[in-house]
Amino acid sequence: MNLKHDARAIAGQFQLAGEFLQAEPFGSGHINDTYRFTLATGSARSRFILQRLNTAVFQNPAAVMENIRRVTAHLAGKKARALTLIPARDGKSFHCDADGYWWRIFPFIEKTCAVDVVESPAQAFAAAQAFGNFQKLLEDLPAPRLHETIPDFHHTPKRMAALEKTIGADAQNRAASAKAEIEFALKNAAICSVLLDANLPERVTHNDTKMNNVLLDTATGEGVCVIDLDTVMPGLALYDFGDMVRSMTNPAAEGERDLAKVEMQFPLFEALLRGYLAGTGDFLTPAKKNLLPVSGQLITFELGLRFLTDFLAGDAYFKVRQSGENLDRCRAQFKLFESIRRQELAMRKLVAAI
Ligand code: ADP
Ligand code: GN1
Ligand code: MG
Repeated sequence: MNLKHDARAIAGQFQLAGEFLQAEPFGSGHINDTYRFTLATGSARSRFILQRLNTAVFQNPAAVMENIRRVTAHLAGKKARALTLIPARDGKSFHCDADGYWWRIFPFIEKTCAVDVVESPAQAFAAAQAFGNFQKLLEDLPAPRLHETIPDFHHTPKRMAALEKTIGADAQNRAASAKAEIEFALKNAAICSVLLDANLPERVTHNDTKMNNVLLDTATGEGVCVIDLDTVMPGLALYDFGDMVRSMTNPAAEGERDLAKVEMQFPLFEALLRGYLAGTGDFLTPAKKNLLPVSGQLITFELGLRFLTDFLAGDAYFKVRQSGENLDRCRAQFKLFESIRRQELAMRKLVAAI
């Protein structure tokens, strides 16, 4: 296969033994370039994930890698299943190539799969339990504070300001084709500060808790390992919960064009809520009870804003296969936001009963 990058040469920069057999693009992440490659030692085969960090998105790659090193070491110290960084030949946790790109390698975690679209309540439970447990295990991460790898990542009012600026510039002449979505965004702006206003405690959070960022056991369906650690940093636990509501309660694809299929399914919400609580081993404080139902709305709206902004800016941030994809993704998020909002009362009742 003709790959965009020379995976064999890059893998050669890491402390790995064996004959390089082949590599292929892997997964469906929107940010990094991910490959899976195989090494042979005699008749044994071992597989690895090779990733090029997107340095347009993560502008301080050293900070990202330092966070990942600390977080994976902490998890391993607690005997939790975690990503492992393969050291480069010079002992660092990454290799910086001649073009200035940052690469890292993790062992491929076998007998697991990452699911793009949730398929059952049991899956929502398992994924949410893994993310909840991840938060719990990182509660006592020793100082210093982790780096903010993307400053203001979930600062929704700033996301709204960025959208407004992009609409004003309309550099790609796309605003006219997104008139309804722009109006929708502006009309619902009041939700943006709902978590920031609540004075919640800072925690170590994942910040990208979507379904395909947790590996599930292919045989049992249980959560095995939380992955995609680039955005692990100080944050609010409710953003993580909200992003699970967004990605684990909707049985349609993130960019589904048939909006009739995009709905929050209540049994999936209930399963994820129970899974999250089982994972954190936590009880719900009154503040959390109050805000859990709205957190899903907020993060879904925020991601809708981000997709819309990127569509208007010419698809500079999220990977797309065709030019309208970010607008499709935005429409699906806004539809899901409305569906979650419509079910707020039922969510409140369930949360109160738990
Ligand atoms: P992105 O930031 O682009 O989303 P991810 O780190 O999430 O990149 O990786 C993309 C995909 O690669 C994941 O959704 C998952 O399918 C797969 N993946 C990543 N790391 C591993 C691993 N160590 N073992 C197995 N699969 C992995
Ligand atoms: C990106 O990297 P990936 O594909 O797991 C994005 C998230 C979005 C998500 C939407 C660093 O996640 O914030 O919620 O797409 N990651 C970054 O699918 O922006
Ligand atoms: Mg990912």
